[in-house]
Amino acid sequence: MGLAKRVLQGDVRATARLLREVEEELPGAIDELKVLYPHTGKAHVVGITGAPGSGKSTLIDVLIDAYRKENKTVGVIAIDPSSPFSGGAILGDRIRMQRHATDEGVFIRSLATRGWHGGLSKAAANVIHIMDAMGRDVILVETVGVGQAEVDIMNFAHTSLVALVPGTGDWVQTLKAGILEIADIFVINKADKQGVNEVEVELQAMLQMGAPSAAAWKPRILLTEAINNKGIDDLMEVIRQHRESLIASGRYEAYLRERSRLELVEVLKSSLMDRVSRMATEDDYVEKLIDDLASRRVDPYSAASDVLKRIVQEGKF
Ligand SMILES: Nc1nc2c(ncn2[C@@H]2O[C@H](COP(=O)(O)OP(=O)(O)OP(=O)(O)O)[C@@H](O)[C@H]2O)c(=O)[nH]1
Ligand SMILES: [Mg+2]
Repeated sequence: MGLAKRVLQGDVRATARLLREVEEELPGAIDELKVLYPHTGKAHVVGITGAPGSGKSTLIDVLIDAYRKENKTVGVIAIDPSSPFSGGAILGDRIRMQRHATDEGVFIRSLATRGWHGGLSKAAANVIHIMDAMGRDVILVETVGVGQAEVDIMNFAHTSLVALVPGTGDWVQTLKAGILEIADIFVINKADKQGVNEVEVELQAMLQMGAPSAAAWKPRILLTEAINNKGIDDLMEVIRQHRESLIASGRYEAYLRERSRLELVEVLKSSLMDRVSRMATEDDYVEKLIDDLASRRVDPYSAASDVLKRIVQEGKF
C-alpha cells in the first residue's frame, strides 16, 4: 500500500516516514501529497506565537491535555527557532512534551527554520496537510513571532494565539512584527508574575487604537498560568467560540479560500525559484542574461520575461 493511503488510515509510522521524505524533498513525496490533498481541510489549526520564553510550549502541553480529555487527537508542529533567539528551546520542548510520547493520539514534530530551500511556510503547510490527512482533530503550531515566514505560517491557522508575558518589553516588539492584525486571542501567560494589569491595560489601549471594525470577532484577552494549568478551560472555551464564530459568520470559507491563494503563491514561488536556480547551474543561460543586464544590453523586466518564456517553452517545472 502506498504511503499516502496508510497516512489516511492514521498510520503513525507511515506519517513519520512521509514527513521525512517531504523534509528531504524527495520527488516521490510530492506525489503522495497530491493524493492526500483532497482529504485535508478538516482539522482545526491553532497557531501560537509570541516572544521566546513566553510559555508557548507549556501552553501547548496543557492544551494537549485538555483536548485529549475531550477525546480529540492532536498534532503539534514546533517551528524550531534555530535562530539567535533560541535558548535551548528544542530541548525544553522535547522534555516538556515527552510525557505525551506514548499517547498515540498525540503526534509531535519539530520543523527546523533552516534548510528549507522551498520556503519555511510551504514546508509548514505540507506538515499541516499531512497531520490533517492522518485525521488529527486539532493541530497546534508553535512559532516564535519573529520574521515574515512566521507571520505567513500564522496565516495557515484558523485561530491565532499570541502569548505575552508581564514584566518585559518583549510583547511590544511582537506586536510590531505585524502580529497584532492577525491575533484572534491574546494570552497573557505567567499571570502569576508582577505587572499583569499593566500589560492588559496597554494591550487594550493598543487594540482600541486600531481602526474600529465591524468584524464579527473582536480579539480577546485572556490570562493564563500555563505552568499551573490555570486559565486553560477559559482558553479552550474561547478557542471554541472563535471557531464557531468563523463558521457562523461565513468567514471560515473565506479564510480557506485565502489560505489556498497563499499556498498557491508559495508553491509557485518556490517552483519558479527552483527552476531558475537549476537553470543557473545547468547551463550558463542565466549568467549570460546577467552579463547583458550588467552591460545594459537588456533591462531586468525583459530579462525576467525571457526567463519565463524559456521555462514555458521547456514545458517542465
Ligand atoms: N512563572 C511562570 N512560568 C511559566 C509559566 N508558563 C511557562 N513558564 C516557564 O517559562 C519558561 C519558558 O517556557 P516555554 O514553554 O519553554 O516557553 P516558549 O515560549 O515555548 O519558549 P521558546 O520555545 O524558547 O520560545 C519555562 O521555564 C516555563 O516553565 C507560567 O504560567 N508562570
Ligand atoms: Mg517553545
